[in-house]
Amino acid sequence: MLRYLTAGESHGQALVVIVEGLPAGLQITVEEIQAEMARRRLGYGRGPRQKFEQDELTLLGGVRHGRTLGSPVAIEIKNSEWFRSDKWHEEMSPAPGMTTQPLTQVRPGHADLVGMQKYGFTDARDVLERASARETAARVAAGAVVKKLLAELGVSILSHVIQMGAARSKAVERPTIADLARVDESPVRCFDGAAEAAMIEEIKAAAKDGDSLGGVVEVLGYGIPIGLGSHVHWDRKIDAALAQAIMSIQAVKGVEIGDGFEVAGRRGSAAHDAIHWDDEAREYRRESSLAGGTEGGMTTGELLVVRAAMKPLATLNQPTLKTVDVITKESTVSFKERTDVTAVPAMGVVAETMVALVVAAEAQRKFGGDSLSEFVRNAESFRSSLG
Ligand code: EPS
Repeated sequence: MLRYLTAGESHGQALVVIVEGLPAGLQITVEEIQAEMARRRLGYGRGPRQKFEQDELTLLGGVRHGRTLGSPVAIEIKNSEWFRSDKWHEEMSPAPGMTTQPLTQVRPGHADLVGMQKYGFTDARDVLERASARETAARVAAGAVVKKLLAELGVSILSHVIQMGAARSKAVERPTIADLARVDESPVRCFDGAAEAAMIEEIKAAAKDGDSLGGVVEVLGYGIPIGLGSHVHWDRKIDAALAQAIMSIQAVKGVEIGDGFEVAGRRGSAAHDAIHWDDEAREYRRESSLAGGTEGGMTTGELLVVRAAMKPLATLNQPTLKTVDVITKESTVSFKERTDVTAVPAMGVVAETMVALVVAAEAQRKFGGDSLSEFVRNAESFRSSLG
């Protein structure tokens, strides 16, 4: 079973992730993980912290001489802001004490108020430090490792932004792995050149007003093995696992598999992917990808399509959202915390990670194996038994 846990606060010393259940013999380096994490910091509209904070990594366990050992892989990601200055040392100290600057003007749309109620806190920082999307840096580190595992099966997972605020791409062409460098080079991680300019304009206009923007990303999985997940029980359906994984990303409020909500408005005769037999390839193929590569909670081997809708960030550079101070109960506007205008391009990289973690966990469940060669051999054996 492939599983992982993250720990750490946004302005604490470090984030940590432990990934357990990886086979032995998978090649991985700190540089490869670092490269993937750098992708998450991309994107027009992100705040100053992304520019000065590099993700400093240490592989604490589970890897020897560039290969996994089959033991838990532990990765530490230092928050360089902690080491650059002592700004956060007292505020985030684990030693006994109390803050002198509690945050009490809770931000609507954040975990602040309900988290304080649930855990009995009087300082919103006790909630927001962990609720922050900084935590996704640890997930992406884990994702870098499982993407390498998936590459051994010929699987590649990528994402592109299809909507930023009101600007939506109308393009039907989808990027492949060969286009990923081009997508990453786009300041908004958009594959559609025509929509890119409109997206940047949206961000500029929101930034001018001190406002924030949401959007939609599409994650694509190529080369996904047939039969991951299962129809036999609700918690084994891979589309259900994907939905949970995507919804767990900070600020994501909607998820679609394939044409999701759009398909709901069509007639059945125009809503399904026709099947044919490809005599040359000796395999069944679907003629479209409306179902997004899953049927009955199992992957069909066709293109996996998962979309994630992100709400506009709830922290505004020009706070205008009405709230109350939880001490005085007086009306006020939410406190100002440094923030990004949008994190949609970065969210795409996180969504890739979440899809990769689900697909890898299901592939491990189906093909098993303690060493990489055993895992790949089992997958190939299953593949050659089909048709
Ligand atoms: C975040 C606010 C910003 C982002 C941060 C997430 O941080 P700060 O308030 O320190 O400038 O930069 O994201 C990251 C640090 C990251 O690595 O993604 C928030 O409120 O969630």
